Amino acid sequence: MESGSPHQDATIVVVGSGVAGVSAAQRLTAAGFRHVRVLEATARSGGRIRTGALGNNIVEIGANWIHGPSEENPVFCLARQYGLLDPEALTPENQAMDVEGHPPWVPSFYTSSGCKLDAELVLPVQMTFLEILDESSSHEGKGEPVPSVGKFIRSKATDKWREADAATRSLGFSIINNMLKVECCVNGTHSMDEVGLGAYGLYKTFPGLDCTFPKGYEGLIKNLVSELPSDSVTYNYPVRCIEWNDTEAKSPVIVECEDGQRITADHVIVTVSLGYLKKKHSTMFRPPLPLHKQLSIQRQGFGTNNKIFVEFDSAWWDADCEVIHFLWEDENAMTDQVSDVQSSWMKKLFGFTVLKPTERYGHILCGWIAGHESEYMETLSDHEVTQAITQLIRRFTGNPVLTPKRVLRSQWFRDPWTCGSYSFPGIGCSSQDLENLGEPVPTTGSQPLQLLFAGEATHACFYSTVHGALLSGQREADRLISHYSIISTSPVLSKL
Ligand code: 6YU
Repeated sequence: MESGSPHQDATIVVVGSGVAGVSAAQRLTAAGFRHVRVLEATARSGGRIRTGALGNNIVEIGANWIHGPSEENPVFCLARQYGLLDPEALTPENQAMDVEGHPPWVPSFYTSSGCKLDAELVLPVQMTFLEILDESSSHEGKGEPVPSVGKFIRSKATDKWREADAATRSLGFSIINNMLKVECCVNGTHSMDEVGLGAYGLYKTFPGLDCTFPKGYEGLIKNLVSELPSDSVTYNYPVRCIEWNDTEAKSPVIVECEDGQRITADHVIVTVSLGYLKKKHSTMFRPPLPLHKQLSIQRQGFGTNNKIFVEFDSAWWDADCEVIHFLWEDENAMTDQVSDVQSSWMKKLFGFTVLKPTERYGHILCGWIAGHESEYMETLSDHEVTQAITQLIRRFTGNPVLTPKRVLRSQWFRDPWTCGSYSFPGIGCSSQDLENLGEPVPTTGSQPLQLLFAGEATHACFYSTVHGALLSGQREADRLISHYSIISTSPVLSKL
């Protein structure tokens, strides 16, 4: 874009300094916009990218992996450019591995009666589950036989085990239930019964075996923020309300902050989470958002997935083990929900991933728990969570003296600026809902593009990921860049 064109004077406010907000601001600044201001409610940039510490080790409280680290993935390309990855992640072999969202980790299986199961017994059932899951992705635009992925999986799995003897069926159920709980974590949902079958296939993956940031995911954010002019981001500055116009009258958008300050802008890019929008959209926008957008905010799902890090003095798991599954033997029905959340919330935890390499992390496991059970876990004290997780591990390993050295859990549902973990396609959702979520307001009239929307939940096929959020921020920056390119090349509009 030429210098001296109208875009240089346009005032743009970005609400939220997560990866979507920062990438939008970075793109606009690089294109020559001089008045870009990011308003962030908390004291830090990164949002759901948050690196913490357990003893001397770094641990990821939020996003963990680059999903599909290969050339097409912009997070991988940036991380490589900033020198943030291990050499192994950069190899062509790593980039070429196509795992379609399910990395082939070395598993171990423990049961609620304290036995370690032979993996050979479990793997065929897991394969069947993954085949059904794969089938669940093929209903987009074709009409759904049942509304949810959970119902679809249960009906297919019930057919498969109809003829089986009681013991085989019981083992099959406990494995399927465990896999359903894994998928609740993957999808960030309370139950797979809440994930819409019709839109499930919208999610797309890149090739590449998922990798982590050896010095923490926040390195990505720090590098991006360093490309912004200093003082671009105002911290501890929550936005309360945004006033826009749905009439032809020309007036600026007004961003009202919690401290009562009213900031005027030509455009506002809203990057708050879908969880926050669900809770606050009715008071956050004056006038309210168009009805079709409100309905899509309601329809699209947003749930909770939390981590519980547990550190030990030494490993009780196999040296090559990468994921530990806990199978409950008393589950007679096929379900991913716990009947009495208060007394049995920990039954929802599917198991643990092992932090690797051991030379870097020592002996740390990361437990995964989704749904209302996870939200209940957030209300408990650190001591109560430690007690519960210790009892659980003792029971499944059959070792009554195992004692964790340290425990640390995330609390994403309680976080008032996030209200959960990430989005998933809700029941009845379609690609139209995702389009509606990312649609600017208004689209026509004398003052278009007053409100723009970015954030992971607005991406058509990479929702729930860091790369989806990053691309959505760039998409909205590009929308403004091309808006002003059109103005500056149009002889009539350039005089405005
Ligand atoms: C990924 C992964 N990962 C684990 C866990 C979580 C997430 N994700 P932000 O919320 O970051 O920013 C908004 C900002 O706005 C924020 O700073 C607020 O403070 C601020 N704000 C809010 N209100 C405000 C106000 N009023 N005023 C001012 N500011 C305000 N993604 O790629 N790899 O391993 C994981 C994981 C526990 C919680 C993840 C992962 C999701 C990403 O973290 C997330 O998408 C982005 O960081 C969001 O960035 P943003 O900018 O949009 O919002 C088949 C199929 C299935 C489909 N799913 C499969 C994919 C699996 C996803 N996997 C996730 C897994 C993990 C483990």
